[in-house]
Amino acid sequence: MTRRLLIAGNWKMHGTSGALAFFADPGINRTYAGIDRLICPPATLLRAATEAASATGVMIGGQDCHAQAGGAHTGDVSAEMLADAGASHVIVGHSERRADHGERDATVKAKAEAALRAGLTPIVCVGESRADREAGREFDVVGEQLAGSWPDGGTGDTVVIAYEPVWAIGTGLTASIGDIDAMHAFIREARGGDQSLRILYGGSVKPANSGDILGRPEVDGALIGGASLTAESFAAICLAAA
Ligand code: G2H
Repeated sequence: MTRRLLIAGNWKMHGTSGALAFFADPGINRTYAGIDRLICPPATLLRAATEAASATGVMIGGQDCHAQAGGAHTGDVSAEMLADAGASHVIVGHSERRADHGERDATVKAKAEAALRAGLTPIVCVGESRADREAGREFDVVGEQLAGSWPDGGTGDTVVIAYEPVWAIGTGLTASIGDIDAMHAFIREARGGDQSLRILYGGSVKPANSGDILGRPEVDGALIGGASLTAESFAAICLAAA
């Protein structure tokens, strides 16, 4: 089965309105064969990004959502609100949310289920810490996260997984091709060999390493932080993947 690559940018807490010039760049205003593109800007830019991206073919996503559709949750944003702002996807369970906000698997699962109810595709993040890997526990940890975070009712067509080893995030370190191959194969096997499931790799993906990573048969795209902040590097990664 041929799965379309998903090249997803996670802008994290970067960008004010000037960042929307990204969508006017020629490298963004073109198509890339076999590739879906997604940008997840800060919530403050969602609506404007949806409008700025409308002619580019780039989809827009949120970086997190609350598990409930509405209520007294100061500072939070629901999946319905993201969808109303034009989002098609939402990242849940990113390691920065797990670390900074104490999110556990049950919370991530509830958020992914909320995303599905709102008609969004959740991108569920999993990944081991450096200590886990050094202790040889990376498969146990990722397997537990996957089992605990997977939304009830989700399928390979409605959920995306992002494997992001924590020690490779924003550090310049990248997992070896062998490590990526092994973990992506493990994740697919854990999901019953589902050939429709897209499994992204994330962690210091940049133009220089993207061709090798995205060329692997078990890698169905990338979740990109720092290198998604400029149109030039994001387009270079899309070009390497096409
Ligand atoms: C991992 C990734 C994006 P970066 O967090 O989700 O960020 O590419 O900067 O390591």
